[in-house]
Amino acid sequence: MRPARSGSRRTGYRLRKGVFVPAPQIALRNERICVVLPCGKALLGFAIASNAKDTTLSHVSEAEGRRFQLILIKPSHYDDDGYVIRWWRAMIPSNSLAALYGIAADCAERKVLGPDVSIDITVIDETNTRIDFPALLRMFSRHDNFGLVALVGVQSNQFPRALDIARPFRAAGIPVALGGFHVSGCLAMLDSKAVELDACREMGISMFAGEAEGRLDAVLRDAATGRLAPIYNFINDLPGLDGTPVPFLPKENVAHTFGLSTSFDAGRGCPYQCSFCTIINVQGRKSRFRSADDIEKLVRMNWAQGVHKFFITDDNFARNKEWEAIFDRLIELREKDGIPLGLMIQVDTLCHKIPNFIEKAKRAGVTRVFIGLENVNPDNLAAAKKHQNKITEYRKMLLAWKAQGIMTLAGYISAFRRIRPRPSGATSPSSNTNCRSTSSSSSSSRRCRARRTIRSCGRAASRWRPTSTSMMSSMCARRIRG
Ligand code: B12
Ligand code: SF4
Repeated sequence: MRPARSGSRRTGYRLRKGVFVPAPQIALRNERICVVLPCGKALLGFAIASNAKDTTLSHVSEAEGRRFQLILIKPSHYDDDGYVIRWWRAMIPSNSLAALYGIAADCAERKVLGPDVSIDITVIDETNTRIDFPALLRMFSRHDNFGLVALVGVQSNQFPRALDIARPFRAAGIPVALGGFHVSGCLAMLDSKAVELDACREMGISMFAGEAEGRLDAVLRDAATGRLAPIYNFINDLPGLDGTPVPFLPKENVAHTFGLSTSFDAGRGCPYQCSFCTIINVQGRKSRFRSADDIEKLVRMNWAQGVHKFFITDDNFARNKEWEAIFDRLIELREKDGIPLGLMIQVDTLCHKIPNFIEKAKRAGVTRVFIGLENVNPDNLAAAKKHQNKITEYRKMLLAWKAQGIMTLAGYISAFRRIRPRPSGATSPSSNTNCRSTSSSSSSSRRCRARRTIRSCGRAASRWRPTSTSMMSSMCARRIRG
């Protein structure tokens, strides 16, 4: 069942066959609950009556003096007919939003805009909350447009919607900045004009690539003085996470999630080299992690507002170098302090070989685990450079989780090209993808990897290549061909 229409006013873009075309603006009437598994691997939804709330203000300063209005918006995306998809309850809350809120609240506390200037923060996750544009514009107007609209964690499928959200604010002269995987991925793997990034330049939207820890102060100061740069590029300068502000969302935002669960990233970076993966090109292959102290802090902050269920968004928590210290601390919080933790994590298919990993996961409160099986054909796995996936280990690994009573959710890529015997003299899949196996981080080799990834998901590509599930890769392929 699709969301009901409320009109067909044409505004902005939507994505059709990989090309941005004008899209009708919509207001949603029916919303859906969904189960979306991360890493672009699975999606399931069903219809339910509308109950989405309007915008709420999350952090308001009582202080006198100028008040900078910071609006953090996580855009949703358009469906094939150009309607914004919004759910009654999101299944998994946005960690990008939680991360930005944590950093912004820290900026507010440190008064980074000067001792007389307060920062009010409004958090909106459009996947479960309607954006009340007139109310937000009125709020800005009451403050002489002193503030910033931050479009947070914008993924490629959300980019057209993000531009449309920016439009009325830019028309009113309000500064807008946009960050997340679309900008970061394009700048890491392609060139700075890739995939409609010029639309940001034309509309005067400031782009942010890389991670915001330690960098938001400068963006807020520039916005406050009307000097936002067209682009902030920290893609080659990944920050350490230890001691940085922890991801956090106030309960009124978490309440829009099914089962009152929230999320945090205990670390970033993955050592593997799967050919279809955007993540390693943006967040790198080195494990960067939060300390056990930081994790305890965020658990206690959430427990103080009655939230105790978490999705740990690390793409591969088994390769977070601090996993054991973090599990040990969570076990302590659960067993000694009685916090009834419920956790979901993502791991790889060799995690059962790490001594104590699964046992400690159970004691720490893990109830669900997401694993990218991807395929059961070893040739397909080899062609995708997913060498860590050994199908002979799948059964052992799944049974190890089952023995602890932990539910496994598996991602499976269904569109791999069929592997055929190679005619003599033809190039082998592995030699075709050699470039991607390099661990070099130079931009030219990354671009080379990106181009190969793009080719790998194009229809004209060699029949030995896998089809990528990466949203950005497939978008790029279509744009470049088109
Ligand atoms: C958890 C997760 C989800 C969760 C929550 C989403 C979220 N963003 O929190 C859920 C399950 C909802 C989800 C859904 C999807 N996801 Co997802 N998800 C992830 C995952 C594993 C972690 C996200 C995260 O927390 N990252 C850490 C945060 C802190 O990083 P960040 O978002 O980049 O934000 C930092 C910077 O970018 C910057 N920043 C971000 N915004 C802004 C804004 C401003 C103004 C500034 C200054 C800075 C700034 O500061 C932040 C802190 O450093 C990522 C992979 C990854 N490692 O990131 C995939 C990932 C983002 N997802 C991806 C995809 C494809 C999807 C889906 C489309 C899957 C699908 N087929 O349905 C859906 C889209 C849902 C939708 N509504 O449209 C892709 C996106 C690729 C792309 N090119 O955009 C990723 C990269 C995985 C992949 N396969 O490559 N996802
Ligand atoms: S296991 Fe592969 S797909 Fe998953 S984050 Fe690591 S490199 Fe990317």
